[in-house]
Amino acid sequence: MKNLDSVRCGVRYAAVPLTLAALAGCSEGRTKRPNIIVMMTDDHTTQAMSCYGSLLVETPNLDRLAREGMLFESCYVPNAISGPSRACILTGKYSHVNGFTDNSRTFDGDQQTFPKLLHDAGYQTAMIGKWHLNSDPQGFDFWSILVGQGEYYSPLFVENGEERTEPGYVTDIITDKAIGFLERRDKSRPFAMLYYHKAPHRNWMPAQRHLGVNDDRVFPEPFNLLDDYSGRGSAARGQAMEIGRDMWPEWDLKLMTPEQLAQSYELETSGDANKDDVSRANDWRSSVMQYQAAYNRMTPEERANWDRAYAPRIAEYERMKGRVSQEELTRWKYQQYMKDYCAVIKGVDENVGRLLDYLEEIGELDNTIIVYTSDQGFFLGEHGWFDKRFMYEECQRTPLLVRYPKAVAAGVRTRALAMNIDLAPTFVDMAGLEVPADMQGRSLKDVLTSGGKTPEAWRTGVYYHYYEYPSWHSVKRHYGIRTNDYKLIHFYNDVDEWELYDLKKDPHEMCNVYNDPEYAAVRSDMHARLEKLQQECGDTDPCEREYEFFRGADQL
Ligand code: SGN
Ligand code: CA
Repeated sequence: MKNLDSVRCGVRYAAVPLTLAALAGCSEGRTKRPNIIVMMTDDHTTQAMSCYGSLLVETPNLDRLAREGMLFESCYVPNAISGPSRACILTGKYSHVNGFTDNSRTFDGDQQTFPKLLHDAGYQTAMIGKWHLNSDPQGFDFWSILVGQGEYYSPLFVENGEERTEPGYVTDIITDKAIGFLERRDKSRPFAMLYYHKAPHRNWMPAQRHLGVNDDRVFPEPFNLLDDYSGRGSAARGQAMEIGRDMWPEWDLKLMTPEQLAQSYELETSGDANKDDVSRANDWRSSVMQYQAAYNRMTPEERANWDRAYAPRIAEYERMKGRVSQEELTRWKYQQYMKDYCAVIKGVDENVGRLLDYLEEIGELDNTIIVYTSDQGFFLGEHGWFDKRFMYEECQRTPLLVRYPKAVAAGVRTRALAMNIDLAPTFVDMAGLEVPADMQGRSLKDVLTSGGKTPEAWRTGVYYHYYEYPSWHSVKRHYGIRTNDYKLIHFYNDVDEWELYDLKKDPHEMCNVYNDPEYAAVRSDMHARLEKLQQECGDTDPCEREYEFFRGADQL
């Protein structure tokens, strides 16, 4: 295989510029193409990464990637939700083209993806962790995926088609499997591995060693934790993702005693209950039952540690209930949310460090393009919210770090507008293959080698389109454009509302200036840019597209 690789390399690079040859590791005396590792987490946002300036949590191993590689300040997703984002990354295409518009879809695995292209070109490919595309992975020599959302403890995997429950904590297990694949691989060929974590997805369950690590911490609150949504429209007001109102005490905040966890519960609604009562009862049942199921996956010893760790929180809640204002309760819930979320991030960071150390040990660290990203950002209390979905900064923006010392200078930050659909063409390009014309993202090679300057003729706006409504968290369908300075959003379906934000003056998107006469020129310019982007990407009838009836939240 080594020979074949060098033949491929030699032929492919005979007539291409030096930079490209260097990128693919084919410079003099070398015949190796770069390995590729995509590290992706689920719902890890830049506000919880110290290299992005977070005050919430230290992430030394992710900071190392930033220090030794490039940090993207402005990477955006086209559709801020799990399955759609994953499909965008695999295909390099927008949701309306790859067909996976919301989490209820089934990914058409027969279509072109970057792992398939790399596999066909001789790479060994692996997919490990959260897949969430409702069809079996294709194009991988080895795959071991969580079922659906996956579990934190004793998670169930499907490995090359066979189910297996693995004891332990999900972030550690995914890393063990990744290292196992690297140990077993054919060392004469390059590899491309998708290393996709469940963490820090809801309900933010920390590893045993991180239980209680944040007990004494008081987390800084975002200034708009108690946002009242004035200055915005019905979409911001109509959502169901407020920490104060919508967070589930049992599932999200772990407010159940061991005795309550051991009981069995019935749905407590009488026949004449109204719609709101039924919906509240359903929420309560989901919260209790999901928590019981997750808790029962732990061993008796793990459960005992868990009980000890959460007992003080439960006692505090009991003391507070009915005695404090709504505002105080929201602020308290925010603190508990951050304690768990940041403890889960510690598990991610440690495991990223473990994988980096292993790569160093086997001498592959510098031969490997290492990307760290998330399927989208997340709200950590901004606007009073958890979850994502909105085209607002906290979740449209996603982390992106790239380490590859052979081509990417260390410690550089770029403001170039990047998108996750750029990853597929970037990998294909950096492996020395032709980027297929139907990929809609752009190779980031020129950005990566630019020393932080945005290349000439780079994109000036990013497109967004979110479809999953009605569904979890009630975020209305919307599409829009973000440029360096402004954001224009159209909420549609059961509303018809436009929002325009001046990101320089209002980076936290608190004040919609769409109807402000001072912005008339900006507004028409943004409309023109939006239409142009829609033409380019083929989303020309965004509100009218045929839309199958949403299958319901159970499958998500
Ligand atoms: C689950 C969560 C939601 C979350 C979706 C989508 N509820 O349904 O809060 O928005 O996943 O998340 S839970 O009760 O099951 O925790 S995504 O990242 O997979 O898109
Ligand atoms: Ca996600």
